[in-house]
Amino acid sequence: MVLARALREGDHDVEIVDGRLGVSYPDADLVGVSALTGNQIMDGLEFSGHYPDTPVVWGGWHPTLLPEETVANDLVDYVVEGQGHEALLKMANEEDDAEIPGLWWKDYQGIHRNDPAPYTPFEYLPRPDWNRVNLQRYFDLMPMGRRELPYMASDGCVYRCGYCSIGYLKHKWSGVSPLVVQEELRKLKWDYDFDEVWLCDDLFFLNRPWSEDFCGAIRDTGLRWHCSSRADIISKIPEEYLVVARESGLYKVILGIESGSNATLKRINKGTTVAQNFGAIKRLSSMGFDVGCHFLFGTPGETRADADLTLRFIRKILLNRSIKMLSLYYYTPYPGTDLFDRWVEGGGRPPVSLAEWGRVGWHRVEDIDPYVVKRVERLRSFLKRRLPGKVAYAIFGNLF
Ligand code: B12
Ligand code: SF4
Repeated sequence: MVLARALREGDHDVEIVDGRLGVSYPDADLVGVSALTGNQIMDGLEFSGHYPDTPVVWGGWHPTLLPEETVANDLVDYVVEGQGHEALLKMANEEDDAEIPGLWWKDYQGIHRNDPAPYTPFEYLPRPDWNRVNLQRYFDLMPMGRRELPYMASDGCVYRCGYCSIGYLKHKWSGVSPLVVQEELRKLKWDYDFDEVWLCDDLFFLNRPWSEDFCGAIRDTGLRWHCSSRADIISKIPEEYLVVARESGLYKVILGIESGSNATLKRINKGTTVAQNFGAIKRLSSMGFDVGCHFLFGTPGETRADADLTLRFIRKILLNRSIKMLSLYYYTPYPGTDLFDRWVEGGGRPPVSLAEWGRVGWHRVEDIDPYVVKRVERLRSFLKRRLPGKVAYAIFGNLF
């Protein structure tokens, strides 16, 4: 939608095709494909194959991480490395390929790479063109009639967790003016009548003054909302900020706990401790917030004892009534991350082509110790049977 806004401001028509809603193949002069690492690539290749005579440009996280391998694919003509709002507009305006910053392209001489484009902080990016999608169709996909709008008001993160891609492209945080957020949410609420915002920002509460202004702005919309943050931030933040946030409609905070072992937390460069993680959960729950927790099993170097500590951590918090979501993930080696290199050093064999990357599942167990998989799956089925409301098997990834 950000790219659509940039193109439409340049007087181009745009149609968004979202595979989650069904695939169509509209006529086009230029086709763009956005892909994360993993199965979106397969869908993107299938889609690109329907446009043999139209220029096809790929962008987004995976093409940015591995631009050369991506543009080498026969179904891909161009790759934009990094942000696409300017490059795509220049392409639509039929500017010379060699003059478009960030563009990878190919001709009879081989693959060419232009200099990268300067990075535009999120607050200066075009705002999403919400008119290009019918949000009702997304609400229809949500379980139990929920009407929750996924929305981003800030982007980026200054931390460097070893499994996370964010540091590669967005190591700086940037937030949109809270007044813009307020106006957008009011308008969207008027149009679609939803009651909740799922704030998808990488890390809320990082910039305290902005967070406070954001809370003031969202409070006036009357929407309730939930966000993600870190245990170390939550344990240090002065109480009055959390009170302001609660009064603004924040009812749930999701924490990336990842492990119950200090050795693992250190190895994956999480920057938190087990005590901090317990402390943050306790603090949030004592203040009346719901809490969601992500856990990650099978990171390179994790021992069985480490995994056992994580399982023990989960069992300890399980019956806390504030815990409303537990998601248990297995480690996926994403290119461009620090742990990826360690995974390769440890014998991991990365895919070598775009199509192979498309077969990397984000719930992979191939390289995980079978002992760990067995114990995690036992816990998962226990949660599903006994506490079905609490377990999230990363299912929302399929919806939004
Ligand atoms: C919101 C979000 C989600 C939401 C999506 C909600 C929604 N309705 O869209 C949810 C929670 C569902 C989600 C799920 C997942 N996510 Co996610 N998500 C994000 C997040 C926080 C923001 C994405 C976003 O919209 N950014 C705003 C836009 C403007 O930025 P952008 O996408 O980078 O786009 C710019 C450029 O990349 C480029 N560009 C993008 N597309 C294209 C296309 C073309 C043609 C061109 C030219 C350019 C271009 O131009 C844009 C603007 O200039 C990112 C982290 C981040 N901050 O980017 C992670 C992120 C993209 N997610 C990630 C992952 C791993 C996942 C999951 C696999 C997690 C999991 N295990 O379940 C799932 C996969 C879901 C699926 N079905 O495939 C990783 C991807 C890593 C990788 N190598 O691909 C990221 C980077 C998070 C991270 N910390 O590592 N995610
Ligand atoms: S996992 Fe969260 S805190 Fe860590 S680098 Fe990624 S976005 Fe930042």
